[in-house]
Amino acid sequence: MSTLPEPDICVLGLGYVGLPTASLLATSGFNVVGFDTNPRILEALRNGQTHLQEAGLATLVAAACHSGRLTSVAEPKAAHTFVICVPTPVRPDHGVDLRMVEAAAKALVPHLRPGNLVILESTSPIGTTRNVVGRCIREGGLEPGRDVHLCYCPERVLPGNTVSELVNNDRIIGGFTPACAQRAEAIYRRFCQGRITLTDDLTAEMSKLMENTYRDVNIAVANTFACIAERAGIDVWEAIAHANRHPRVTILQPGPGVGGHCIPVDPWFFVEAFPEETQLLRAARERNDGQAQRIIVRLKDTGLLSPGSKLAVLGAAYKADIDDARLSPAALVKDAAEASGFTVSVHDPLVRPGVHEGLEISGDLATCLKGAAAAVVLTGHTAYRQLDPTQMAALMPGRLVYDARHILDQRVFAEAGFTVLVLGRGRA
Ligand code: SAJ
Repeated sequence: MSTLPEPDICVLGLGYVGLPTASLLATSGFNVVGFDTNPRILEALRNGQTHLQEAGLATLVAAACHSGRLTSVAEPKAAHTFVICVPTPVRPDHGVDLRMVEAAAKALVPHLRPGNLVILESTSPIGTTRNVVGRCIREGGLEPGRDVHLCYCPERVLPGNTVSELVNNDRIIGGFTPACAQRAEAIYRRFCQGRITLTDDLTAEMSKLMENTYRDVNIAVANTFACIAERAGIDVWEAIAHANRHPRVTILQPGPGVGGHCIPVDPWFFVEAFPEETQLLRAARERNDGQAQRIIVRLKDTGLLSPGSKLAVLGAAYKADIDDARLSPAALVKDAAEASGFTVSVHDPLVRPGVHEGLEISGDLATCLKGAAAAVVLTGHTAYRQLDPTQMAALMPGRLVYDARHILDQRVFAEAGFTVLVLGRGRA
């Protein structure tokens, strides 16, 4: 195979990972074309704009487009390197849906030539790079590792801090052969300031799944401790602070569940493929998804709610200070509340108002609180830390508030006449 050819990269999928990656590749000197099946994303990019709210992304995309090195295309184009950054969701039965990976691979194959490099970045079950992307390449008449290079290079970025983490995080590159990995390293080296370690594609796929599964299980541990503390009349937040003084203990934060497009999804890839070995992982998933129901039970147990009571759910973003409502715990809380006969109104200060994954989200806090018997704070947004109980009391006939993130000043709310429930705090 030839040495590194002229830089010329086609990125397939311009979402949370693909767009910043394409932009960084362009600003580091490559000529990049970006392809997406969503015409709105392509249109925004043609105008040098982004559809995503991410620190530093608007400036980065504008710089990449104005440099003339990032352009959007309605069809994949011949390039020396193809980078696949498409979603890998789970179906309602928790089985993985790899149709978008397969579609992207099939879309690039007609443009693939000997000597090219194909990189999969999407979080995927073990074997996807060689068995799904590799199969599509073979069906196109080329052999991975011999005619074209093939790699798995998982993204590791934290939504909300994507651009900085793309540049600064360490990176794993898994090659179908060692030469494949070395070829991809030369690309990432251009913008990644973290340490780059090379391995094979299967190990890289497993490492990525392990990272997010590890976090899910550890959050489940924190949520289990919160349940125990509530039953035992203990404040879990204080107990965690004490335990974390141990030099080898870092207990995570309990909360209303685990949202986002990664952590609640990725453990299922292990569970689907290895059902016998993954009882612990499944239990952790169920523990985290069960938080919503536990919140509603605790609210009901106060005796302050009646059938038809309105709950004001504050926070649709899956975590603090981002605008992303994908797989939000708010959806599970809403379902649990409605199953108990309550009505629900959902507010978020950052998520674009409208219907997201069946969840109707409003940006108007007063309308959400008006007539509510209880307010349930699910997201630790900075804006919610300043909630004023006096103003809330003027809108709400009820005086009940549930704090799932431990961010409210309990004393101030109590002085305003509220009964305050804090997730994981068993003491009044
Ligand atoms: N959460 C808790 N308690 C905690 C930490 C998080 O309840 O102590 C909840 C959050 O509220 C949120 C969910 O977990 O609902 C996930 O948030 P997160 O900040 O842990 O992670 P994500 O989904 O935003 O990003 C993760 C990251 N993975 C790890 O930290 C191992 C990121 O580095 C990955 O790149 C990303 O998934 C991904 O794309 O896979």
